[in-house]
Amino acid sequence: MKLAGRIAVAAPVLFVLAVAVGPVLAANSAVGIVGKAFQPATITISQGDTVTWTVNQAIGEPHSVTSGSPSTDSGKLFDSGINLKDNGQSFEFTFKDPGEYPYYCEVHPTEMTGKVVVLAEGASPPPSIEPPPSEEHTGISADRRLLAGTVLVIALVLMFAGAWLWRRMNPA
Ligand SMILES: [Cu+2]
Repeated sequence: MKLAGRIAVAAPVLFVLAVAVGPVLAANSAVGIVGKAFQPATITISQGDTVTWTVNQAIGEPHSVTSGSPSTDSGKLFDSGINLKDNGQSFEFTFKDPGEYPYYCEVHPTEMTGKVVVLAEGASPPPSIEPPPSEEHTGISADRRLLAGTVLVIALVLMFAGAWLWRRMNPA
């Protein structure tokens, strides 16, 4: 009984922790093989993250995900082999070190190229993703001010109503 109770309490806590911490520790990023293209062609991840390439739009021809370029370090870091042909077939690789990693498809080397940018742990992604909010200089959001105003009005109404009732029940 006691143990079951503890598990009942611990399970949701552990679940929340796992959901919150898991993505921080390691993330999985997806690149689609769509026709004769890697989408997105450039992907930015964090050190230790895994990239999964998946055929999303098969064209009846096989592909590979091969690191480097045909002339430089071909397949030195990773190489799926020419195995990615049908929708759903995939290849994954975990990037342990920061850096920029170009890759290509051995079957379509001129059309299919991509790049994985791996940021060092703790580094933040390029600032182009989302501009910082500019309307928060007061520190109090419009929603908060509206809420505070509503609470104030309700408090005043209750105060006056209470005073009026008090007078009716206790005539001088
Ligand atoms: Cu290809």
